[in-house]
Amino acid sequence: MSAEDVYIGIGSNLGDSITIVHEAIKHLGKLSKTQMIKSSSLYQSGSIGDIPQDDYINAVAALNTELQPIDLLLELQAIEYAFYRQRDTALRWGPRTLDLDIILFGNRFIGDSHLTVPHPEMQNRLFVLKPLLEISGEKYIPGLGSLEYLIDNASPIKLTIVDD
Ligand code: A4P
Ligand code: MG
Repeated sequence: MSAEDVYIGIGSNLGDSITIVHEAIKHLGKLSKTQMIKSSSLYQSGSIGDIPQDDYINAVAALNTELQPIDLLLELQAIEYAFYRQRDTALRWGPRTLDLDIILFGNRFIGDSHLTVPHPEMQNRLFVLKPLLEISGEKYIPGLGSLEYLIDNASPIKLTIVDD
């Protein structure tokens, strides 16, 4: 099985989020059958969604992996748990120590009970689109259009690069 380029969205808004995102990037670089290609700057933005909560720190990492999508998802969840993420099903979009989402997996469309790729919210989230542009350059997103188009059409939010 040949390796594919994948993009992982990283988010944190509980605890020392800047350190957590840096540490998460290190963990991603150590995944089996996987190499880190590049990671973006860290970006800070206000939380989207209805639950009032602290600002998020977000980043995107590009990996090249021979893992199958479901195996990658399980590895990502193991990293999330390593950061003591508390899952609260009553609080969708609530605060979290670490959230790792598969944004893109090669040019694949995946839609099963465990995984939807491209990530179904990516086009609405500048905190995903901007770091993705930073590390991938202009790019066509399967089924959605060019990154430039998506960035122009996403709801504006205040997004600042974290100096670290
Ligand atoms: N799942 C399906 N598709 C995927 C995918 N592409 N990547 C499933 C990862 N997981 C995927 O995940 C629930 C289930 O989604 C998983 O078991 C997996 O099988 P979860 O991480 O427990 O759920 P969640 O993250 O609480 O829900 P959701 O809807 O994914 O929340 P989001 O989208 O992560 O949103 N504001 C700012 N500024 N920055 C943020 O990062 N994040 C959120 C959370 C809200 N507001 C934010 C931010
Ligand atoms: Mg998630």
